[in-house]
Amino acid sequence: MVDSTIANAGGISRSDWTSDEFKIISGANAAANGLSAPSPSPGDSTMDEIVRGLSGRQKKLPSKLFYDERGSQLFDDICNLSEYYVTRTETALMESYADEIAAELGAGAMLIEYGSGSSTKTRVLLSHLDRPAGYVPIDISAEHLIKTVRALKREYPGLEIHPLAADFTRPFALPASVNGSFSENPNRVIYFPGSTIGNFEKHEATDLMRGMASIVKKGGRLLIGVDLDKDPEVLQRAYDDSLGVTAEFNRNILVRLNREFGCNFDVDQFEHRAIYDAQHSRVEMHLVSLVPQTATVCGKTVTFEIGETILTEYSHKYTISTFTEIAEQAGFQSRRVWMDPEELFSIHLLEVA
Ligand code: AVI
Repeated sequence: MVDSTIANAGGISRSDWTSDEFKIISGANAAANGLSAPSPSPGDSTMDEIVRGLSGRQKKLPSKLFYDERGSQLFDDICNLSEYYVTRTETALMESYADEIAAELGAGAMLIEYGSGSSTKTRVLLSHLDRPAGYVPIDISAEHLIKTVRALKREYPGLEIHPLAADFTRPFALPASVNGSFSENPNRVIYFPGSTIGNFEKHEATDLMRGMASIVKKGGRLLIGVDLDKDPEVLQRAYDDSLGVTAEFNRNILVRLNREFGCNFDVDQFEHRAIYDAQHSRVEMHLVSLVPQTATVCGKTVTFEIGETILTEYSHKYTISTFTEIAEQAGFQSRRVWMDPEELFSIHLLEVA
């Protein structure tokens, strides 16, 4: 029996992920425990985001929708592709500098991880940290979170783990079991690896980091993985791999919309496309309509011309200075930066000023 509690927040459907092994706290119960419950504001549900996104001139879908159980698995497969240098490079960086990073973080750190996924890089960190006070993995896919926590409990039997199934792009409450001890802990750290920050537009990335600064408060820190700008051909291959895994990952968003949101996209009539936009230093992923077609989306008919695209993801690539600039705007100061010799990827340690 695993004695963890998975807390639910940020509009994740609870019926999808109940597990016999985990006691589940809903956002409402978090409020009853005296925490600020996530308040889904009217007109801002995921369904509203979908309808709004598909109503504009450039049709868009929020990239967080990639991460249902299948999408999370496909993302893990992407991370193992030779063309996708991101995970391999960041993991190698973590392994090379784990002692230094752990020394910087110091003893008794209370670690919150945004978008924990399979917690692969976190294992490197957890294995080197000096007596971490606890670990709060936050992930939008509760199924994936349950699997990961099960494995982590076996690997780190002494570690207190407080998983939270939440969409971290929306307000969320920390699990009741951790809330007080987090704010009282002098060593508060958010870990945000994987360059997921790159999936946000710059103003959104700044807002997200500002929110992180308000969680860890003055003296609290953020350890964040940031992908660096590079040769467009390398980027093109990384986001349009030869095995078609990224293409399946991209199209899975429509499979999910059909299953969970009652849409009727003809998934085979959409093709994956990745484009590098040098002006904005970002890769864009699109789904291209192969024929003129319509789809029913939440009761509304959406029309696609041949060649029209749905923008599903931005993946921004930074330099050390462009990233430091947004970190400063969010209230952080740079403490350390680690980079691989080829300067493909960077890990930043930031502190709330
Ligand atoms: C999660 N995120 C950092 C990935 C990226 O590289 O932007 C998502 C991804 N999209 C396609 N491949 C990987």
